[in-house]
Amino acid sequence: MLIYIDGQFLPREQAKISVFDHGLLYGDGAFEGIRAYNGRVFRLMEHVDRLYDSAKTIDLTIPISKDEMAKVIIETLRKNNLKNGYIRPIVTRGVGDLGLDPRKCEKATIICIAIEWGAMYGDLYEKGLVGVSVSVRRNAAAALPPNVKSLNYLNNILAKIEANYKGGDEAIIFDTNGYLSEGSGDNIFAVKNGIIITPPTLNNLRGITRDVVLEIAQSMGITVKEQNMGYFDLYTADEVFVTGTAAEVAPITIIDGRSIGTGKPGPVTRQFIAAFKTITETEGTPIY
Ligand code: PXG
Repeated sequence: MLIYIDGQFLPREQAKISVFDHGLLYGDGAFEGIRAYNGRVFRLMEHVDRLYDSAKTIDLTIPISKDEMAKVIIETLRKNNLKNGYIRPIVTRGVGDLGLDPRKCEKATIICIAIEWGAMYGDLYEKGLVGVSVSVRRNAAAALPPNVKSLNYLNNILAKIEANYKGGDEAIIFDTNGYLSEGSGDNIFAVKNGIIITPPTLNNLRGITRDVVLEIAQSMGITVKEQNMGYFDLYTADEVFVTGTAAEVAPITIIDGRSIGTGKPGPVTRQFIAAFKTITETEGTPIY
């Protein structure tokens, strides 16, 4: 395995960064999670754009252009002979001292890791996931905007820990106002009477898979409403599914002990799983 760090490709054992890097000391930085299918990187520029938007929001200058970043991502896949994989570009504030002031960090650290990776949830795409709402609230947009894919994932990790203890496959996170936010690593959709509803994106990550699902819905003539949702909307839905680069499109069939709809993955969710598979296997930026 070869890992990109600041212009070099290093074997895994040698791919190390300073303990003074603020990515480690403060979770100060941003990252992306991208997939490649069939020798093509899925929605590459959308992910690169989001990385630069995350960096912009935290006033982090990425010392290479978006095109160069895209090349780094492609090159990391090539160096590792990957056709189907998961790619993790990371940009940290860089090496500083033990104070939090980012002005001490002269240059951002750029890292890119790529691995072979298949389906995240195995047989759960057929069975459905167990979702549990957690008491942990999503970071407020006025504190750390959930739109920033920052290196500090503690908010999501605390939600995941709570879901683990409660026996869930995925956490369902609400914000401090009681509005549905998202899962620990995915966006949430409900299907009710043939219409799809999903929260607007002030309190969650603007998922690229979420966008793909909105496009699929439009092409199928299915109405999508982006509106604030509460747990009522989840419990009473006909179907619930989550979307993410890692999760892809995955049905949730139990939430907080309630069966959703029939308790089995529903027809709309299945349609979206199939459509998503077709799109990911045919679209994307060629690696080779
Ligand atoms: N919300 C959050 C908090 C996420 O982290 C999504 C939504 C979905 O966004 P995309 O653009 O991927 O559709 C994410 C992305 C993991 C893992 O290891 C999680 C994500 C991406 C890659 C890996 O669990 N989450």
